[in-house]
Amino acid sequence: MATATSTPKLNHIGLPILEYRGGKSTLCAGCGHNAIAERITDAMFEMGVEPERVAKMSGIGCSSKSPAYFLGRAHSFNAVHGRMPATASGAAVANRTLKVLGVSGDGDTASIGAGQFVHLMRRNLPMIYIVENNGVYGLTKGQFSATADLGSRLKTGVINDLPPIDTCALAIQLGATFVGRSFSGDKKQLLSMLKAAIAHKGTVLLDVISPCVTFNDHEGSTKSYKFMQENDEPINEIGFVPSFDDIEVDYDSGQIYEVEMHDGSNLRLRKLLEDYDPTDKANAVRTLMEASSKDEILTGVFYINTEQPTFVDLLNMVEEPLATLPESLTRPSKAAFEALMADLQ
Ligand SMILES: Cc1ncc(C[n+]2csc(CCOP(=O)(O)OP(=O)(O)O)c2C)c(N)n1
Ligand code: SF4
Ligand SMILES: [Mg+2]
Repeated sequence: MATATSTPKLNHIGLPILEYRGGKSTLCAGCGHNAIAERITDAMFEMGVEPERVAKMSGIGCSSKSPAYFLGRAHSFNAVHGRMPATASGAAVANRTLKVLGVSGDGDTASIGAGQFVHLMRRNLPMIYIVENNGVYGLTKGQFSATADLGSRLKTGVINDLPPIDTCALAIQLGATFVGRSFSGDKKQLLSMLKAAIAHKGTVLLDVISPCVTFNDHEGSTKSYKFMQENDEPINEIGFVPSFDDIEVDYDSGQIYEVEMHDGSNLRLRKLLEDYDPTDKANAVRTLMEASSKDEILTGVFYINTEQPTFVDLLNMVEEPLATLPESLTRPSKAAFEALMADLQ
């Protein structure tokens, strides 16, 4: 008997979601990083990004392993611990046609990689930087990381007595132009945020609270599923209409902060925190600092700036990937070289 085969749904560049999947995850079942990999798959599919045009960059950690579990057709580079920003910068500068997606952990970013992180944020490099934040070094068996909250407790009973680094506040202050926080368990918010991130032209920093079920999901942890379900306070509701969707939405404009993205997409932020203006940089940092002093975990889009030129624009890089430029354009002529050498004598 013939069986009916259903036709898979295709995105606007004609690909099924299967083309956006990666290898089978080897992370622990229930790890927040798995859910983030799924949302990245969905967002890239829904935005119709060509998988071959993505460069997945990461450092070291369970989080940094996760690019293996989405976009199997993309370019991928697993760097040294904390060194993802340097390799991502090289890829973004050398090839403007790539969508650069960095995946890092709280340890990879805020401890060993802190120096690289701050310099990346101040350059507005065109890339998406995701911190899969579980408050611990998952891969090395659950030591506190620098994003662990003051007073949070390890399973062993050890209390964290140092204040946390807030990567969002740091990124806003340093110059990132799209900064938000989400939770791996909030499918809707994370997906909308990722789609808007894909449409953004400069540096996107997304800090995604991503519980480590093996080492940091117990009572006393502030990065557990339970704690996030009880304490997550979204500051805005994110609506995103991509440029290829010609949808007219009726809304009460008084409640919405509307941002026209560089590619013509529309980001609509419904205010949940009274009068929150995501383009006001100083207010964004102040809001995060005040929330931290009250032990509140704010999520949503904290800051967006679509005007700032990117690092690649400032360098005046050519549109064509450097690797495909002919030698006549990448090397000085013999005469120019000899003139230069003569000048140095
Ligand atoms: C130079 C160097 N130092 C230390 C390590 C050991 N190490 C591996 S992963 C890691 C921390 C990972 O934590 P995080 O980035 O938060 O990732 P997670 O595993 O929690 O997702 C450390 C310290 C290493 N691999 N290389
Ligand atoms: S140890 Fe923690 S961070 Fe690593 S895969 Fe398991 S749950 Fe995820
Ligand atoms: Mg971690």
